[in-house]
Amino acid sequence: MTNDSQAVLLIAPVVDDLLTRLSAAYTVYRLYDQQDSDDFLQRVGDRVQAVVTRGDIGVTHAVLDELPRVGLIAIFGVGTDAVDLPYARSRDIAVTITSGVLTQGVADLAMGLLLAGARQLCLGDRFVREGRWLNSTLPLATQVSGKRIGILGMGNIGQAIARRASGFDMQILYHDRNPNPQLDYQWCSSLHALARESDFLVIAASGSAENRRLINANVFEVMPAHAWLINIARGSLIDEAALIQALQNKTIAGAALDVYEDEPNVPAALMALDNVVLQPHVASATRETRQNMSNVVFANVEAYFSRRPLPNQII
Ligand code: 8YV
Repeated sequence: MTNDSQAVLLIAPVVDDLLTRLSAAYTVYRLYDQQDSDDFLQRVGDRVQAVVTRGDIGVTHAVLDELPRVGLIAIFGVGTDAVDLPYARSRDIAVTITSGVLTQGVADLAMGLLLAGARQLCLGDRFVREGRWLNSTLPLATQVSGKRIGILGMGNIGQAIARRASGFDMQILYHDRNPNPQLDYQWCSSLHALARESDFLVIAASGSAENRRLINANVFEVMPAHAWLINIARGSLIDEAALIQALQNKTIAGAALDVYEDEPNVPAALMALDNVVLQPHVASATRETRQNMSNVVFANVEAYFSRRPLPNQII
């Protein structure tokens, strides 16, 4: 039975399972369905106690300012870059993420992108479909096994990528603020040192404000010309214009990307390049991971309304 006094605001569409379960238990307001969201918030804003949003979308200040009673922001994802955490803290709004459950799926896609780029899987697929195999040969690809992988950001996802890479007999290097004494991989004291030594540079760092455009022309210049860049983190970490130049000028060999600066807009210049593999922000988009994410979000909303400790609270 729905509880009229317990209202949840959905900022963006979520998986059907979560929408169904939330709607069965609470009053659910869908901001994304409204023609005039300002008018809608003025009408229902003071009833909302919990916000559910996606990692890539977050929730704006302007929306939070229309929600005087909100006490929870439950993020369907692990990225917190689109939520102003200090502001949430100042208003005593708890924030939860879907910690733990998307690590494996995201790491799987990182390896998939790395392999797809180096072994030119998308090119090969087009080559066969377009009938070009009948009268030409595909250029040789790049070997993955035994190469050096440099991981920027050695959190849970970075470590899951490293474990997979070790199955490919890769030499593992990483850069993070501090070396992790529990890890038997080579720590590089700077991003530049990592970039210089890596055949594959994989971005698994957070999309925080200080990491904005961390991967820029200076980094591309020190990367080996045969190196590939892989990004499963956030588009904001890469200076996309500089990346396009580096790819066009062959300063680096290629890029395999799941995330972009201005999603879902992908620059035409990137799409025009053969040494690029593109995915539409799908690292966590498997049925299994999304089901687990749905369970985690629901558990946190349920705990909040039942005044129990929030299982995945970050602030
Ligand atoms: C999701 C994400 O694609 O976890 C994150 O921060 O960006 C992704 O897992 C997104 O939150 C769901 O739409």
